[in-house]
Amino acid sequence: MGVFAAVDLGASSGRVMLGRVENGQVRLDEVARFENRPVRLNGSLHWNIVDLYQGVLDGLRTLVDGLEGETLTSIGIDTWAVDYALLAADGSMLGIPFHYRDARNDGEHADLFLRNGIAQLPFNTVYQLLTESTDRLASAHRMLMIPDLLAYWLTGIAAGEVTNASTSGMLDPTTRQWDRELVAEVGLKPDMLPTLLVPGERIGSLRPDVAALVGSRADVVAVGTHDTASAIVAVPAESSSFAYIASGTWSLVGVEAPGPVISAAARDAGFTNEAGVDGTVRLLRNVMGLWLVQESLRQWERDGVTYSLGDLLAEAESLGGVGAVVDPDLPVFLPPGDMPSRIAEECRAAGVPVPSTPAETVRCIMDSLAAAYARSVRTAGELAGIDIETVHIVGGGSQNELLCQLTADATGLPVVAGPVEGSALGNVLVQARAAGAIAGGVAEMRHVVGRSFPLTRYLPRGADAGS
Ligand code: LFR
Repeated sequence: MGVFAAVDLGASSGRVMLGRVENGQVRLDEVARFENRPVRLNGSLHWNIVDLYQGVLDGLRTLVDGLEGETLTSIGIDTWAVDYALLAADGSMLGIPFHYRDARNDGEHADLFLRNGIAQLPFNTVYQLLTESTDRLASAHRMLMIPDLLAYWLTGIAAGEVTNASTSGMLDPTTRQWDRELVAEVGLKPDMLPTLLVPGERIGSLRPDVAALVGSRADVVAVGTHDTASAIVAVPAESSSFAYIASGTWSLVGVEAPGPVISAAARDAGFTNEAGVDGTVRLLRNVMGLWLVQESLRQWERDGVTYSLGDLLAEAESLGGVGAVVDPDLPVFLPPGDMPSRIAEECRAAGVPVPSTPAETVRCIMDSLAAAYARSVRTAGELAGIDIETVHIVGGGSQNELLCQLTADATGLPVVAGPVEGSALGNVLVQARAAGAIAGGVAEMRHVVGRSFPLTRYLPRGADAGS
């Protein structure tokens, strides 16, 4: 039996969750949830990281207060990837971390895929660093990825962790260590980069002042600090012939590959090889995901109407396919702003019907995502040489029945949806294993998930179903 705190920060909210592992099952309870509202400062988009850290501290305090005498075993942190903070020699933060959707990342980037195995997304850390001024880099003593920064504030220990580090684009995909030559080419001093831990290794105990605030002296343990790495640990797969869709703001679609696939075919199809827990490789594609819906809802709200997503999805389902499908991965959809207009514009340009109501827009997004998922699942299987039998959807999108059914239809494969908590669960499972409450590898952690949560199955309908 163990009691664990999972800090899980996503693009729109942060949570502190209480995890318990007992008798081969895992339980998860949300203790605190706080908004993650990026802030525009001096014309740039930043994370309000200090506010998020305060949310983490308050959430941990609430969690510990609720334990009634039980001892918190450890704390793990996972967040989105690629973003970072620069620290001065005295440990203070230099500036406020930029948001990966900030416009500073627009523009051309050298393709490093054959070197780092990481898809050329405009916001990869390596490209963000190239936009930094030489002055700022010169005054920096250390670079930490976001989860490492939070762990540093909690423990005073500046360490890195391999899963999130891999998204920087600055790791050697074979050794999983910093590619020192590449790092130097970017203008970083190699000693600015922290030593890399692997998930399950201890970072340190809480600083005394933090321990007093939180009411615990628990250890902070490295988990798959990249939320996607943690989410894929929580996929309740029973065999290795599966593809996954980690569906939240982004949809990360791919397979677990035996090793990195660094070929021109993988590059041209937009696949990436991210480092996973226990030496696994996530061969996946970033599909734009529910961001398209989230940002549409925000736009309609700015226009004065607040819609319930549930109602819109129900209406979108009854509409049937409206024949409006866009490529959800177009760079034009990346930044925040008026999403419905951008979608309509792309439909017009593609010569497909232009959605004219919110429900039609939502239907267009669902059909577009399902089609993109199907393309990515098929290509991932081909690239890795895996004969895919099942598609697992974990994360918030696993509750979206229309999307799950359309995905089954588009892939022609059974879809297993759930659990809805991917990242926080994977976070807890890795901590639980480190504490000895689970024995075995990723497969065993997946069995624990499968035993603990009800899952929903969707079977593909006929060729013209859903329309
Ligand atoms: C998902 C995610 C993706 C990463 C994107 C940006 O939350 O971590 O894996 O590509 O956010 O960091």
